[in-house]
Amino acid sequence: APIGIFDSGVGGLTVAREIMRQMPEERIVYFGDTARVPYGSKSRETIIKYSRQIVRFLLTKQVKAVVIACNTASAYAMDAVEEVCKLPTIGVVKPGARVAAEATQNQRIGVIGTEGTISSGLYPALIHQFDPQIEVIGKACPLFVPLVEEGWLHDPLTEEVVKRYLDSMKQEKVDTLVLGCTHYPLLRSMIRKVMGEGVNLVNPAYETAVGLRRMLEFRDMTNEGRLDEGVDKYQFYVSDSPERFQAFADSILPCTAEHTEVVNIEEY
Ligand code: DGN
Repeated sequence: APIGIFDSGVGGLTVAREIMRQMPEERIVYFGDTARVPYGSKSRETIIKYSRQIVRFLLTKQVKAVVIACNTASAYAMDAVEEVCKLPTIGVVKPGARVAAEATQNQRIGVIGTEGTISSGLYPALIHQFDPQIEVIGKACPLFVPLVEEGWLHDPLTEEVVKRYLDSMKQEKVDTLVLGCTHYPLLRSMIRKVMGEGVNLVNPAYETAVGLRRMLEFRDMTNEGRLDEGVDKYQFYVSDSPERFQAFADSILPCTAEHTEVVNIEEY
């Protein structure tokens, strides 16, 4: 059975990419909610409703586990998703929080993400479960998502924006920074340049793939091997604009997303 992954749109492909790299045997069904993106600025109730619908859709694809690849949806809808599906479920926030808590030496961690993720307070809450003494400094960086989706990963203007948002982080002397939004790993080299070599950059997409592999191994649920004839190993579904999705997917994935299908997600 495949792993179900969902996100508000294209960003969760950074999580899918890590899962493809770390678990090349696994099948994946990916859903990107391109009609209703962005999630970052919506309310908890709305994100919960959307997430439930998506999980119901994924269940029709017989997934064996659910990965909430979106930080905002992980922050708001983790419990709601577990209620709907009863399958092993992993969100991106917890794995990133744990690794950050382990990595910091000076007990000062920065977290960047959407407005929703930062105002949910979930990253600090989880980091404090590991160590209540750690100081967590959050900062919403809402302009990063559109810059990444525009493909301006190495543009001087993007560098200016990164500097503007992260200046306060530098002053806070954090030694660890969580890239708490699906799109931010794609700005990694720019963020690295602005923050300097000494800062640990935590990529929740990578840590989530590590956590997923452990979870599936522990339950003896790793892929049983052969693909059925005529089944795509990686299936992509969106709620709107498949061409735009495909172009983005093809730019970051090791495979093509040419068979991306549109789903009327409101029906679920
Ligand atoms: N996928 C969202 C997140 O990780 O928070 C970012 C995109 C969005 O919905 N704004």
